[in-house]
Amino acid sequence: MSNRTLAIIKPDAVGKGYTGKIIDRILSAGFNVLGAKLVHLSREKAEGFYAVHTERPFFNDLVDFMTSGPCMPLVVEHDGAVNAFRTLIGSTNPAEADEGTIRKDFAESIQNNAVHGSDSNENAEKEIAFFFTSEEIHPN
Ligand code: IDP
Ligand code: MG
Repeated sequence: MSNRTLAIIKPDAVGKGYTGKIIDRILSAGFNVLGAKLVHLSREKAEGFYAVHTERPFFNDLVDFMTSGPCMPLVVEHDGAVNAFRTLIGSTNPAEADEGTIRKDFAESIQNNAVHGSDSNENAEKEIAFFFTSEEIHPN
């Protein structure tokens, strides 16, 4: 079982000044942060990250959103990190997210939903490598 996943604090949440509060939620839930950076994604990079969604009707709007300002990718560690992190963030649509989840408390819409979390161990490793070199990931 992999213990790492990729999180992104998305541009809506960074822009509203929620970065510190969201990192505090992540740490309070028992995750270790092994890597972090603030990046303003190019269109090419955002399209590459969300390539699996190319055919979805919301794809162009999603790329507009993800390139609208800086975001903060994080490498986070926890037992069963992928599932633990997705539980912490809640449903994609904040209107359906459980009480106490990050999306319930910080997201504004199904698109501008404050945080990303990888959906499988395989994708977590790919997404971590998409943003971080090994020198940028620090064992806890
Ligand atoms: P996830 O982030 O919960 O894994 P995905 O289905 O992988 O959700 O979708 C990726 C991202 O695309 C979402 O986090 C959200 O920002 C956006 N998105 C997903 N579904 C919709 C939609 O129906 N309308 C607009 N944006 C959406
Ligand atoms: Mg997803």
